[in-house]
Amino acid sequence: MRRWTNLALFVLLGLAFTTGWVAFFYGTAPSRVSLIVHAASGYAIIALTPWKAVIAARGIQRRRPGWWASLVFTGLVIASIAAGILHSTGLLTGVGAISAMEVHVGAALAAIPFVAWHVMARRIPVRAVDLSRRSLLRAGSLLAGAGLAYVAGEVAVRLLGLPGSLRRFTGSYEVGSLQPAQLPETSWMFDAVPAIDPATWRLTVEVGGTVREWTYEELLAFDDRVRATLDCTGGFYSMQDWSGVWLSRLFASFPSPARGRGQGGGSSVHVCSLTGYDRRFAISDAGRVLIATRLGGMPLDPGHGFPVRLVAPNLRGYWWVKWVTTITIDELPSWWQLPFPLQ
Ligand code: HEM
Ligand code: HEM
Ligand SMILES: Nc1nc2c(c(=O)[nH]1)N[C@H]1C(S)=C(S)[C@@H](COP(=O)(O)O)O[C@H]1N2
Ligand SMILES: [Mo]
Repeated sequence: MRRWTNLALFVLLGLAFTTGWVAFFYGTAPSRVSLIVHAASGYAIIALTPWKAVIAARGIQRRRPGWWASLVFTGLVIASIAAGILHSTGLLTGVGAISAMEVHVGAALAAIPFVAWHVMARRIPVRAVDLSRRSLLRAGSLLAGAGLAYVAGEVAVRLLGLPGSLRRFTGSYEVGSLQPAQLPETSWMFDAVPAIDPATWRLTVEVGGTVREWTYEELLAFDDRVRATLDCTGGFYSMQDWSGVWLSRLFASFPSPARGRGQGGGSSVHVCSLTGYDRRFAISDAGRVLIATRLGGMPLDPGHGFPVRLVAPNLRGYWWVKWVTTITIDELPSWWQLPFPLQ
């Protein structure tokens, strides 16, 4: 049972970590599917606590080298799970500028080196017996119990009328929809708001070696509108009215051979911020992505991406590049990028 418990924890930690990121990747239905598996793996980890506590107590008594690192690791796992549950129930979605979801993901990321060390330093043999009938039955009951715990949690949140019942399918909470002044200002990780002079600023659009520069004034002349929901992985969402110009319209001004796929026109759109933050899109998305100059009819605040930022409906917040300066169609496929930004 001891080896089985450790092995199960190993699988569950990996599952929780992976499904968390998969959920962040999708702004549509797969996100919820992934989060159900995610929550269930989290509850399964909790369910193994009584068995793991016995293992840990014995390990601590033995004072093996680095035992204290296992305690730090334990602290991070508890912090992550606690923050996750505080977020999902809505009991505490943040303290000051830090959201429970940021603590949840931050603690999980911080735990990575510890878990890697823990499984190396406390290596357990994996034997054929781990696939025995009894092991599989145990795994089955654990998964069933975890699934029930998820359902019970969702039901309880609703019966008790906790804020968690107001979550969107991504797990995010609504903030200030259609009230532009209430839209939070946030960044993916470390980006800071740059100072930009609109008089000298240019939007550089490059297609197949041909460059077209747009001034802020020129872009302000467009008034394409979209109502879209910004859903930040930090745990909030906000529906707002944006206006500007559809990305595809900026490509329309190029001579036609430069436009089409595979005719020297490239195969994806690379959108770059002045800060270096960037995202790559399929060319077919260009008609659905807005280069926004206004929020709620007013020019953008510096914090929201002044002079122009991307509005990418149905994609999570990290795709909505702020302070855009260059847009390039190049030959690289749209999947040729890290799934998440590193800055
Ligand atoms: C939720 C995840 C986990 C937590 C919080 C955790 C925590 C701990 C703690 C506090 C100890 C005692 C201190 C020490 O010996 O270093 C320990 C020991 C141990 N852990 Fe873990 N652990 C986790 C997952 C795992 C995994 C995934 C494995 C293996 C694949 C594992 C294998 C072991 C082993 C073999 C021991 C030593 C027991 C002994 O010496 O008697 N643990 N763990
Ligand atoms: C091994 C680490 C992790 C564990 C054990 C874990 C566990 C949990 C648990 C227990 C919940 C509460 C679920 C509920 O009550 O509905 C939760 C929520 C959540 N976690 Fe994690 N998590 C981990 C890492 C991550 C990571 C790395 C991400 C994202 C990259 C993530 C994203 C989320 C999201 C978005 C929610 C909110 C779901 C909702 O409110 O419906 N988690 N997690
Ligand atoms: N250049 C740049 N653009 C960015 C980010 C960033 O860190 N740098 N963060 C993204 C994330 S994670 C979100 S949720 C939105 C937040 O937009 P807001 O501050 O207008 O609410 O901007 C996106 N655009
Ligand atoms: Mo975000």
